[in-house]
Amino acid sequence: MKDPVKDPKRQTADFDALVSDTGEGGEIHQHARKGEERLTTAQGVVISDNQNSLRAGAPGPTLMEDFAMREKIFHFDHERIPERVVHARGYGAHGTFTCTRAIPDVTRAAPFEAEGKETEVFVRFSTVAGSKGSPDLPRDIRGFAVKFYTDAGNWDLVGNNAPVFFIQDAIKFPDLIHAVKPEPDRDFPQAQSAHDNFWDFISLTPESMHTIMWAMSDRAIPRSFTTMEGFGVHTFRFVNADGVSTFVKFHWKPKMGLQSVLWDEALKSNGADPDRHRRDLWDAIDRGDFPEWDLGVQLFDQDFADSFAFDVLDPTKIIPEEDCPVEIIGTMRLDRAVDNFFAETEQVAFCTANVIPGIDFTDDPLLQGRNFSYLDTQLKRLGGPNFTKLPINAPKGCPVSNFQQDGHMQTAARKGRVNYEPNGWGEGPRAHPLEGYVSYKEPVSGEKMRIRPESFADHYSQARQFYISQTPSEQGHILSALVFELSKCEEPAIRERMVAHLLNIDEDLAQKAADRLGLATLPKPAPAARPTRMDLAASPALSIQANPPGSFKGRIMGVMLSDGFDGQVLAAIEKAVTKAGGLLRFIAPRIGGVSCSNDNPHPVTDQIGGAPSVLFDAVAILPGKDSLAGNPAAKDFLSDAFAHCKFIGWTKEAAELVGACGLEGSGDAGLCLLDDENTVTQFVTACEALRHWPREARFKG
Ligand code: HDD
Repeated sequence: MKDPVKDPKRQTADFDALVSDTGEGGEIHQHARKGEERLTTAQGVVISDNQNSLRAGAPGPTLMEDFAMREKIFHFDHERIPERVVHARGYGAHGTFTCTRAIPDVTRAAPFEAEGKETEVFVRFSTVAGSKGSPDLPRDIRGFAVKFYTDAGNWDLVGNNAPVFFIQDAIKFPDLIHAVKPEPDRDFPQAQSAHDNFWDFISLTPESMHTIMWAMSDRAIPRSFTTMEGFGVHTFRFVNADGVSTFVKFHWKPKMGLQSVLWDEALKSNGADPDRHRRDLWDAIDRGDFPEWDLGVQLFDQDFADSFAFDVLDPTKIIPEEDCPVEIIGTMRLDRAVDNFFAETEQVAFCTANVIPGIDFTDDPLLQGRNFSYLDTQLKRLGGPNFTKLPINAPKGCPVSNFQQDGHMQTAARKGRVNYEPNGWGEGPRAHPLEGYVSYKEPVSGEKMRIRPESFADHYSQARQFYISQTPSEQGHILSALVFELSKCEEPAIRERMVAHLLNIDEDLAQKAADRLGLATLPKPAPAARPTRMDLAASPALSIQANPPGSFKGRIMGVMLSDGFDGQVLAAIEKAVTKAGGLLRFIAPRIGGVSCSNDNPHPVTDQIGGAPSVLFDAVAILPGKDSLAGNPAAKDFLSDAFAHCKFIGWTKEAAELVGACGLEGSGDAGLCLLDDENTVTQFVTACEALRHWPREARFKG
């Protein structure tokens, strides 16, 4: 781990070497830059003075002929492009996908043709509802979009961290997004679903109930990008070289395991570090701790589809892993941060229609609509049809050759006379019937009409299945999330309509929500096109808590110190956490440093006021002479860590602080007294579990 205090790129504190200012006698006193690099205009002319515009006299009027100033300001004025209409807040990184199990019998898709084959990727994670500058941890579905630069063209798998979506038909997407975004007259709330318009729409859209369960669960407040699953959502087709098709659903499984935060942590974290997720990804790559995901596929044929309880083309349904196993076929590793956020992360253009030979669409009506929307939106955002020439969007693994020409910002014009095909000059590319993309020969017939298939009509059974697959603690979180969100709705009828839907999912959940919302009477269950199936078995794979990571790797221990802390205990913590692959942060009253019992200095990474415990996975409290019991930030640090069910290690010097937080004699097994290497090892081992969930029973409401 790189020591943050010893950053090699640290600046000099030499003021004279850096400052540009007006010197004696009004003359410009600007020091030459080190090295040879010169500041130039966009035309390449070296600029003599970047601090003062061209004037007639001092202080005289500024002259129009100052091309250096005008060009600089002109370019600045045009720096912004429209943010994405959804998924505006996002963060990306480069990496490699490595095939670990070739499946050429199932698909001719290039990344899966040989074991060990590597394909370059670019991934962009995002939230859905918030603007570009919104915080990283709202309650929201996360985008998980992967661009594979394959040697057969670019393939985009534009997924989310939930395997289902709110609506079944793309025609409803603008309404869904309008409803969740800030309300049009007042322009708030930002990056939040907790408002009337969203729940009004949802309560009138029964098909959204399954995804609502995901959105109210801890999946919607992930610890980091690196601890989320990703899903292609739709059923796609794999097609092999003989034209035989197999249905496929895509899954990304994080090697760090699924991990989320609690809602109160998310709220506070958004204030303490609104960039938490992007910082986490950047830091992980920076220290060489490259995040990885396995790519899994659920493969099934038409017979399975016909026998499955739900329509496999309905994007509000999953196929439980227990019914159709997820087979791992490769691993993705992100190992390179972007050089420039705008050029890469902001300008990357994903599109579900970007497929390669071996991958095809199905008749999922949501997918079909997406295939239109993404290309269309890129034109608006990137300003012309040549965005495919931007380095982040251009194929890397194969040549590009066609007669598309001109348009805004054309940078790759074909040479020569010929710009059409066929031509008699014998020049230019031709289509190839065997190597080229051939659509799967799916027989199609039917009457033209606006209709939703009958097979899409069951909106509650899988919502219930998700709910009963959660641990009691997770079920409690879903309830609390519903209560939080619906309590923000001013219109009582919306709350009632939602409880009416919940009655079709789980009566106990509905009753508890009604109680906590203060509904005078329980409404009747919402009219259901299909009765809820009570026979679907729980799917343990859907729970986060039931699948803990089993290691502290990549997680952060926040150690709070004050002068005179127990150096031996700290050394033992450092040893045990490092051995477990975890990270350490040192929090103290002053950023300048802290010293231990024998006066040895120790670096500090965070000042107490700016590092609440919500930023750490587990904490240790090691005060010295100052017990920190009179420090409000230290009290919040400990109280919050306790309320968020974190494992807490403490030395006897922390007794006063523990007492000040009312935790003395709590008998809580997640509060671990540290006095030697043994107790420290036990504490760090305990931290492998996500949290000390039994503590939750203490907290009501
Ligand atoms: Fe979408 C962006 C994922 C339905 C229209 N979508 C976008 C991104 C992700 C998804 C991850 C961000 C890509 C990036 O990082 O640049 N969207 C989904 C998933 C959906 C889904 C998993 C359902 C299964 N989306 C969906 C529908 C429509 C759109 C039904 C339109 C009918 N989505 C868009 C868009 C965006 C977009 C307007 C905004 C910016 C962009 O495409 O590039 O075209």
